Amino acid sequence: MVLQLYYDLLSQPCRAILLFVRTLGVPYHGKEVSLLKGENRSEEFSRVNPMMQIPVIVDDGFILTESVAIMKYIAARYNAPDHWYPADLQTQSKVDEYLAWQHFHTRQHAMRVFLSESLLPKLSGEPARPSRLSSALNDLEVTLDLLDSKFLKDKRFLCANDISIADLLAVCELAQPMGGGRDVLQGRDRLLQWRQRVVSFVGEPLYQEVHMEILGGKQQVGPPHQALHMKAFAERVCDGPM
Ligand SMILES: N[C@@H](CCC(=O)N[C@@H](CS)C(=O)NCC(=O)O)C(=O)O
Repeated sequence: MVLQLYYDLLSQPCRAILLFVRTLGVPYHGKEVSLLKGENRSEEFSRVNPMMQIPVIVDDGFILTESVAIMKYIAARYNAPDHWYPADLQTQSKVDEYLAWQHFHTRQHAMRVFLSESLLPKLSGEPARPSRLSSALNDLEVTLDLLDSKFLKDKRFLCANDISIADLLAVCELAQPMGGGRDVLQGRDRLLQWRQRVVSFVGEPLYQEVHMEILGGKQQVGPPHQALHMKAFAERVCDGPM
């Protein structure tokens, strides 16, 4: 049976995994789980992942959650070219360094910008709270400074001169604020050029296809009872540690 991927295009790590499997040409069967419709809270899905989160893959009965673990599994399972998750200890450790850091930096702060500026106002029917947004933007600026000066530096990609799974995860996280029309890389030439290199590598049409929902800012919010958990998730992310 082909690899099954539970995903929603609204989810950054799901998009990174989709970019990865599509770039590698891995056959897969996508199973959409709409976060805004609360489908991740269904009994059926909770049997796949009791944490009720996406992404999840199922490979012939083997269930795996957590995007970083999934990316590494796919790289090994499908013999991805070495640069995606390099065998060389020090290069691999630089990828791991970014993967460990990104959860509470790139992911956390870019997501807070998107949620506080765009999704939470849609879900709550209340205007964006300026204090939430400015705190998220300030934290994201520090993260982007580090992304540029500590990770990218003068290399072509974040962890080496070749693309790795770290670049896919980072690009997808940084696309999230585009859901509110904000390109957080504007004015940061080195990071803009890096993003373009990543997009060119996977191919512009694939990047656009996977990001069509977020780039269009077209998150359709359904009836309040469906999005209740998503609203709670967004508030948790914006107001405190996850
Ligand atoms: N650490 C997990 C995070 C997964 C996660 O936060 N998924 C979000 C979508 S990006 C989700 O399913 N949220 C719904 C919820 O928590 O109710 C990973 O990297 O895969």
